[in-house]
Amino acid sequence: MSDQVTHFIGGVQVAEGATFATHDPVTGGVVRLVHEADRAVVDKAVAAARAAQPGWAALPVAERAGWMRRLADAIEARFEELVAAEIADTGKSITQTRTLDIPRGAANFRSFAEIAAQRPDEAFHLKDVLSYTVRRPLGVVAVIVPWNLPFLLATWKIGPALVAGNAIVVKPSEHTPGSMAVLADIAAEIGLPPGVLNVVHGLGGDSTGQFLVEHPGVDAVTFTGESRTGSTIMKGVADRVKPVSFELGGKNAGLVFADADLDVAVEGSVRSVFTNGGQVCLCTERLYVERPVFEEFVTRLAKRAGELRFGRPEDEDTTMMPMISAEHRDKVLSYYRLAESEGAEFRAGGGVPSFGDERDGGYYVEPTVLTGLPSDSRVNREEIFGPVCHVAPFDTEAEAVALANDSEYGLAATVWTSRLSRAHRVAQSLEAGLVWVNTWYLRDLRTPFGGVKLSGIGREGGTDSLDFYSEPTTITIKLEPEHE
Ligand code: NAD
Ligand code: 6OD
Repeated sequence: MSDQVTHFIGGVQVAEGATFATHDPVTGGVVRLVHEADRAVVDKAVAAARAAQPGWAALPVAERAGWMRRLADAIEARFEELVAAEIADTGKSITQTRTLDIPRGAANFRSFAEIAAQRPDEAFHLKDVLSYTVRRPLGVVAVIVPWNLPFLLATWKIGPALVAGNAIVVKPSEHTPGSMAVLADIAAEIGLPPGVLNVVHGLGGDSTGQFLVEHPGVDAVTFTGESRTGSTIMKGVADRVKPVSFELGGKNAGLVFADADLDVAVEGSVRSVFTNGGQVCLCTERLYVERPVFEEFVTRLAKRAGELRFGRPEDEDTTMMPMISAEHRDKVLSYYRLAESEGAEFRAGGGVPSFGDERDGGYYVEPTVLTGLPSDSRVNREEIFGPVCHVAPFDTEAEAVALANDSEYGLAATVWTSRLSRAHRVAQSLEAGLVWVNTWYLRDLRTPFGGVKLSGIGREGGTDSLDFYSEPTTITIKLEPEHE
C-alpha cells in the first residue's frame, strides 16, 4: 500500500480531494497523506454502489457467502500487511494486532457467510393460510467506523451488510485509514464485483462522514463511535427516516464480590481496564469491589497497572499502547487533572511516561487507578476512553447493582463471583447489553451485540445483523380459493 491513501470507488482507486496527514501515535510523526472525499467524491461512491447493488442482490446468497469466504482467505494471505497497516495507524502492540484485530476481520467474513447461507426462511401455517417472510437488502448502506479497533469494527459491519445483498460505502476514521485501504485492494485483487464495496476517506462532521450519511442515495446508516456523534447523525437522517444501527460509548462497570477468585478478578480487570490502552468501548472504567477485599484488590490492581510495558509496538511483550492522537491524549489527561481536583487518590499512574527517545513525541499516558470519588463525580459519569478506572467499595449485592446501573450508559458489565446463583441474578439485573461473568470480551459472533441507554440503538451479531441489514416482507396466501 502506498503512503498516499486514495478512495476506492466502483472497483478503482480515486485520488480526488485535498489531502490531510495522519500521525503515528508512537512518535507523533506523519504516517500518510489521505485524500478527503468532498461531496462530489461521495456522490460518485454512492452512485457506484447504487449501480452495483441490484446485480449483487440478485446473486444467490450462497454466492455472496462465497465472496465473503474469498475475502477472508485473502485477509489471511495478506495478514502481515494488514497487521503493519493497523500498527502504523494506531501504535497497537503486534501481539494484540496478530491475535485480535486482524484475525477477527477474517472471522467476521467467515461467520456471517455461514450464518447467512444456513439461515432458514420463516413460515407460519394457520389452518388454510400460509404466511412466509422474504428478506430484501436495504439497498446502499453507509458504514461509519471509529479508530480504536479499525479493521475489526469495519469488517464486523461490512460482512453482514454485503452478505445480506447490500452495496456499501465505508468511511473509516480519519486517524486510521490504512487497513481499509488494504481491504479495498483485496476486494480489487479477488475481483469482487465493482461498486459493491466502496471506501471513501475523510473527516466526520461537515465533511465526508456527514455528506455520506445524509446523502439521499444512502438507504441506511450503520455507525460505531461516540454517543454524541450518534445523536448528530440521527438528527441528520431524521427527515428521511433512515434505519440506523448505533454502537456507541460506554461507562462500563465491573463488580467484584468477596467470593470471587481474586487472582482471576484482578487479572481479568487488568485486561478489561487497560486492553488497547483502555480504548475499547467495552473497557471497564468503574469498578465496585465488596468491602472485605477492597483494599487487597486495589493494591493488586495498582501494582499490575504499574507493571504494564510501554514497549514498542513490534515488541511481543508490549502491553501498553499510546492514545490515538494528541487531542485524545489531552482529553484523557484532562480527566486525570479533573480527578485530582475532584479529590481522587491516585493509586497508580496519573501522568505521562518519559522514554528519552522519539516516543516522547508520541501520545502515551500512564495506566491509572483512582479511588475516593463519589459516584456522581464527572470522572465516574463521563466516558474517558483511556487506561483508567475508579474503584469504590460496596457492602451489599443490591448496592453493587444499583451503583453499576447508576449511569447514562449501558453497554457492557463484568461480574466476578464464584457463586452461580449470584452470577445469574446479578447479570440479569444489570442495565447493559452485554454482561460477562468471570471473563471479559469473550465473543461468540452469533450473539446479539450492542448497548442500552446512551450506548446504542439496535443489536448486531448473528441473525441480528442480518435482520438490520435487510427488511422483511410478509406474504400471506389463502390456500383454498375464497369462492369455489
Ligand atoms: P467518533 O464518534 O468521533 O467518530 C467515529 C466515526 O464517525 C469516525 O469515522 C468519524 O469521522 C465519524 N464522524 C464524526 N462525526 C460525524 C458526523 N457528524 N457524521 C458522520 N460521521 C461522523 O468516535 P471515535 O472517537 O472515532 O471513537 C471513540 C468512540 O467510539 C468512543 O465513544 C467509544 O466508546 C465508541 N465506540 C463504541 C463501540 C461500540 O461497539 N459500542 C465500539 C468502538 C468505539
Ligand atoms: O467484538 C465486537 O464485535 C465489537 N463490536 C467490539 C466493539 C468494541 C468496541 O470498542
